[in-house]
Amino acid sequence: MNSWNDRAYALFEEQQRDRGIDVGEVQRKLTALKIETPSWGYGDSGTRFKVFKKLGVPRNPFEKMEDAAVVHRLTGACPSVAIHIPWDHVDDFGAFRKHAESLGLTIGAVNPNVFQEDDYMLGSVTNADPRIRRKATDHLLACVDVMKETGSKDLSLWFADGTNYPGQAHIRRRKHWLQEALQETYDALLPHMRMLIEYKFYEPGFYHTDLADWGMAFTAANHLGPQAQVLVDTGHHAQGTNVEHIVAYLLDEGKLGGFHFNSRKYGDDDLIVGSINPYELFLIFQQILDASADSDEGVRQTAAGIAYMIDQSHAIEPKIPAMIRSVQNIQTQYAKALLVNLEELADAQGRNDVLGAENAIRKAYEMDVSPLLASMREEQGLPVDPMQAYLDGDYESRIAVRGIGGSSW
Ligand code: PSV
Ligand code: MN
Repeated sequence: MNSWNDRAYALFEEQQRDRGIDVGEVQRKLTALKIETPSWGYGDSGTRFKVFKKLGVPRNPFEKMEDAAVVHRLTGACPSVAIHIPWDHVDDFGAFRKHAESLGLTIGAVNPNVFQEDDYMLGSVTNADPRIRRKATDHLLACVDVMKETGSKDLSLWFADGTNYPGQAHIRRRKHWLQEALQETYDALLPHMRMLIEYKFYEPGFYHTDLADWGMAFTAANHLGPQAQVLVDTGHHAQGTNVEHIVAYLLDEGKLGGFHFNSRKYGDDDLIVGSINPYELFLIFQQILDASADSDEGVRQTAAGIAYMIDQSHAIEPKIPAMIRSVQNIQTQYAKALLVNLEELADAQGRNDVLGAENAIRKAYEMDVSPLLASMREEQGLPVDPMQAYLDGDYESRIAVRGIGGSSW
């Protein structure tokens, strides 16, 4: 470490020691944080108005893994990659897994896709047509087979199912069909596998969505059993929703399984993580770290089992550096959340000291954690600034040979 970083770190350590925070412990926890990146975050994507084609975008799932490996090599934090089927369908999943492993990666969550075929226009597992429901459920089951072949442990489910008009479909009947499909899929899981159920309040359905909020996903997961949990996509709530409250509630119920991190200003905008409301991200991590220190072992275990995933879509920004930026932003907010003195917070809460409790949270958020991040990366032999290291390297120019017109999503 250069002397400037050395001095900054020494000062940081002293400051934290005075506050009763063990920086060695904080750094160990920060190093342990692993973030899964999505294969579709390396492909071309856009809005419903236009998918802009970019130079060097991966042409197939194998090349997506190569890009994901670069993000992992520079950050040391992203050893697994979520896949979406059929976007990432390959003839030989065993070979695909080996390819990932040769790059130092594992296959993370498998995401079935039951929203992009014409058959699914009026619903997949909730369609009034039993043939379409069967087809959709068969795809979910096929994805469980993909999990077996790739070594994946999480089946990550999001349904676009919903309606556009009052009376268009029978809401309760669709609820039952959805649960039947989930149950059949749940029954096919091996004991070490989980089903993560994602919700979203609208889009593409503009009147009702079958799994619209955390309560519906939670209810579905509860009916299924312990291997089913809820996945919180930070962009899937109405404006003003207190996401960290949902996180705390699900943690306490043993039902928080994972995240899709991204940022939003208006709808499900899928922007770079931490680019719009970093305080929300910090507060989410604060709830998780609070649960990690809970006296109840079940709550601690739930927190330890969370799958941290990024789900973002790059309409205008270059994919690999955008992913690196998201990872860095997550690490920054996690590091800040680690600086909350939980004893100080509990003490202020116990005394009903409103301002004292708020201060215990906010002051950690306001701290500069760059010396800590630099030290954490140095210790692992990583570049102190992964983003700059990527921009200084030649990967971008090397992948230009792929040309324009790679995979969408
Ligand atoms: C839906 O908006 C979603 O968040 C789901 O996770 C999908 O699988 C993903 O985006 C990719 O489109
Ligand atoms: Mn998502």
